[in-house]
Amino acid sequence: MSKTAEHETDVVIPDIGEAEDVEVIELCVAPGDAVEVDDPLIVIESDKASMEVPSPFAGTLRDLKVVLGDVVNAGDVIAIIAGEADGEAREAVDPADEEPAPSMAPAAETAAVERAADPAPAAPAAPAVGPAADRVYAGPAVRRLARELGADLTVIRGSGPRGRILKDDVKAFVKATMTGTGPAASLPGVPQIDFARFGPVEELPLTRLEKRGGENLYGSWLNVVHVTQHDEADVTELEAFRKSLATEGEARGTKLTPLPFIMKACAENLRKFPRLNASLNARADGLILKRYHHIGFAVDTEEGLVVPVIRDVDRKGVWQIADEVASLSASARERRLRPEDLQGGCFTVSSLGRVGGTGFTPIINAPEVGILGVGRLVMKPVWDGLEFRPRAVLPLSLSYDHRAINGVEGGTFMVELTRLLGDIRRLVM
Ligand code: CAO
Repeated sequence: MSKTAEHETDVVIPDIGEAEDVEVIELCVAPGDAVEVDDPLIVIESDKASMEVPSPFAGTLRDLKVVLGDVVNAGDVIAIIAGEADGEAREAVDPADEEPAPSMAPAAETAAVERAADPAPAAPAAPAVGPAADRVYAGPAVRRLARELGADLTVIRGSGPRGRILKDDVKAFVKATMTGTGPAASLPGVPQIDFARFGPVEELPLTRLEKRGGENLYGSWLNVVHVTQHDEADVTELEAFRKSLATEGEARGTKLTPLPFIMKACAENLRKFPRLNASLNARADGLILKRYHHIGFAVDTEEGLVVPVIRDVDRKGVWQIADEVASLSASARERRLRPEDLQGGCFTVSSLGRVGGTGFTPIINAPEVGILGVGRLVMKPVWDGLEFRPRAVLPLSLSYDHRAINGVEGGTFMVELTRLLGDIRRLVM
């Protein structure tokens, strides 16, 4: 860096390895701000990693020479700081004993180096678990803090712009670990492979919804003790009844698929099995039983999966449930759902009935403790004790959180549910 008059000093982009033409993605300071040594000034990002450019000395920011979206290279002037004495200034890159030189090496590599340098045992994961070993977005100060505290950045979800990990995220992670509210252990990463070495590839970015959904699924997968119980319901009579309502449905403008019946049966069954209409408390040492029966249902949209919630399903008739399924799924596909449409669910139904399949293992929509997967109903020969008869059989898969529900309870829930669907007159009993 070069010195100007009145102790004003240019701050330049430090050596960033082989990276070139990196983008300015965040401005951390504004002219007039007082800055300390190492305070982040801007954040830059290459196609492989992001990094903060820290202030090399304390002073007052006179001018910021870049704006968001600017492309910079090593040596470019990004700011002017009216600094303290010359001796206060130091290279933008901290000495190795404090911080590894900022480098635009691939994030996974950087993380690996960091882990190798860190003698502390792997820290438990935070409640919000980030994409392991994917891209670590964190500046040097945050990396140093994480190393000091023994926190594994690859499992911390960043709350900063573009998912960048902030100091507060690291502190929240450590706090969750200390208070025992985080999951048990950090996870090994997945190998990072350059698939282009083996043939042509194309990277498809995930939608915001897919990323958010993925995080929720990942959190559930890591935190919940999943067991899936499969069964089949004989829905021959239900199907006959449903089809008998087709003309009435047309007149009402309501399409009656099996789903509203299944949701209604689930709501009735949840009243009988209150432990499945519950959530574990934050310390996982108590069950919060819900005295309402709101049921979510998975809707496949172009942007990804969403789970709108129908309230008080136990108190609604099948026509009304069908109307709400239709209107909420239309809203979901037109991206018109309100936040409250997605909240308050006690249990979820995920139907792949129109797609096919004889069973799958649905992932629980945590903190709920149960989810019902619905397969495609088929006609099958079923032995009635005297002969085989053609029956309409609906495959069902119940995943439940084994911490809250024991196997007998989960199994009994399914037996009762298949009984209800086998004879829907029981729904009014
Ligand atoms: N077996 C056989 N046929 C079925 C069926 C089943 N279990 N469930 C529905 N069908 C039939 C319907 O009767 C309808 O037939 P017609 O067109 O002849 O009337 C057809 O399949 C299409 O139904 P639908 O999908 O429009 O309606 P739905 O009420 O069953 O489901 C909705 C609505 C919004 C849940 C659905 O459209 C959807 O998005 N499903 C995907 C959910 C999903 O992605 N789950 C996986 C999540 S990962 O865990």
